[in-house]
Amino acid sequence: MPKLIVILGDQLSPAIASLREASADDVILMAEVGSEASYVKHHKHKIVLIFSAMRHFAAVLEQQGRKVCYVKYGQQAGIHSMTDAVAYALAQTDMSEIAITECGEYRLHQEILGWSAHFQRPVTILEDDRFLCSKEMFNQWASGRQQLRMEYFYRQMRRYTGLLLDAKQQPVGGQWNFDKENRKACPPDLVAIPPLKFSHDDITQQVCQLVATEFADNPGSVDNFQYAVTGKDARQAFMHFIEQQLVNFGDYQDAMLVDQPFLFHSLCSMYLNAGLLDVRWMCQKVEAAWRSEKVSLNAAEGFIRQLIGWREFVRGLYWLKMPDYAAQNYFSATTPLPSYFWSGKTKMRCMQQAISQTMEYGYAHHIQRLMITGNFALLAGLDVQAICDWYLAVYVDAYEWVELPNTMGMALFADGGELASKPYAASGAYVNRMSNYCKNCHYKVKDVTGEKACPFNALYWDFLDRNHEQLGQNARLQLAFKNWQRKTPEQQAAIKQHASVLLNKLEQL
Ligand code: FAD
Ligand code: DLZ
Repeated sequence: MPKLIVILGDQLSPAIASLREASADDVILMAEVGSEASYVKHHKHKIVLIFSAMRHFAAVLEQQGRKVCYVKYGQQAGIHSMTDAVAYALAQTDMSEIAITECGEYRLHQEILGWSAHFQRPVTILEDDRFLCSKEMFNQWASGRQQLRMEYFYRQMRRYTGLLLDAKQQPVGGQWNFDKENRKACPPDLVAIPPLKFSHDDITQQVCQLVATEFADNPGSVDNFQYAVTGKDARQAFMHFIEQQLVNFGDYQDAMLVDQPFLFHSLCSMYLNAGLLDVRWMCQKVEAAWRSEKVSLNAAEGFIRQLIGWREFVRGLYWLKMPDYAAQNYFSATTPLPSYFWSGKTKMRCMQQAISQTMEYGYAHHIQRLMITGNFALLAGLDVQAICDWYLAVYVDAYEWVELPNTMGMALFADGGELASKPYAASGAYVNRMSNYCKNCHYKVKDVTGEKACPFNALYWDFLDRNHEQLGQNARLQLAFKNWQRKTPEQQAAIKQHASVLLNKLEQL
């Protein structure tokens, strides 16, 4: 009897384990369902990308002669969840068992675990070997360690993959990490070459119409959707990055410039997380660019570290710590999100820039997410759940396995230091050093108090002071606390007073 093979919207990889297992008479189920499309208010570009990529992927499977059961959004009454879709497929064809590759979110994983009892059939959950580090391998690495730090995990991953190693299995260039060379501010007149844009074919046009109608209230507009929706186009987009942008990626990885949303970033997370790109292939292309002297080592190493270090590390941590990880709130932060998180309408130029491009493209690069919106949320004590939901909603690349550790752990330190050794809290001086945002800002970045003082400044000191109990022993914050203690009691009182005014009028900033 044939099997039912379920392929999810972020499993669009021809070599995924569940397809490797499939035989010719097995039925492949793909379904656009309300529960996945609306568990947060996803940016319209994310839904367009997933639905259009799913439809393109299904078309290729059909061309290959595979039996595909494809459920379009709203086409079949009564199908709201993946469980409903499986029930529908089984009602069409009787199948003896179900197979699926392990999914990316704890929420859906729980639903899938219920299938065997619900459908009275064996359900095989296959390892997602698109990731380089299995859950088991990560757990083994983590076991017995007092602290889980990305840097040590990364070195193990370099040894494991053999990437950027010399003949003696040592790191090329004599060190594992060139991050210190990757913190240059961009000259303000530097113009980045834009990423490749892709026009809408018939499938994407139909999906855009659907999303504009069915998800009208979600962030973004379908009109400027420009991303790849097939593996072939995603690879083309990535090769464009290698040839045009990677050379500057290392140097300007942390830089931000007004009205340059993409700078030298790859935009590849949205493709990779959906399965349109393969991480091994990407790393090989990056290493080859360095070996053929097209890019410097700090660029190649910096990029590979993000992929085999950070990306694999946060995924391992997520599955190791869930479900408790999602419920943490180390600083008891509960302030509601100001409305400019959805509109970008704020006088803070850095926030306006990061949020506006997020609404427009469903994209912001790492430092914008971490040091602008994330930093502001941390300093202002914004509600942890609401911020996590915001990040999960507004970015095209957002899936909980990668979004949650980055938000909860890295940006908000809401896990109390399970992921990061200190909070990424910073005043306006950091933003001014790494961007040209402060130049034409309504607020003055050098001022700490006063009507026009940059809000990040007083909020930064207030954050340290009000969380002294939780952070006072942190070795990496001793200098910051010393600087705070060097201020006179009058200066401290004025800063605290100004921070309190700011916190009471967050909506007006
Ligand atoms: P590039 O700058 O070109 O980097 C290359 C690749 O490295 C990325 O595509 C990504 O796959 C990987 N990478 C880099 N940093 C990280 C990281 N910290 N964690 C995991 N992978 C990383 N990334 C997501 O893929 N999905 C998310 O939902 C997400 N949410 C985030 C939320 C917050 C608060 C923060 C601080 C970071 C988040 N990140 C997330 C990580 C990172 O910001 C994005 O991966 C990156 O900005 C994507 O843009 P890019 O493809 O141009 O990346
Ligand atoms: C993100 C997403 C969306 C918007 N819609 C669907 C869908 O309709 N059907 C589907 O199979 N997958 C979708 N996805 C991706 C899933 O949410 C994703 O597979 C889980 O979150 C696990 O990572």
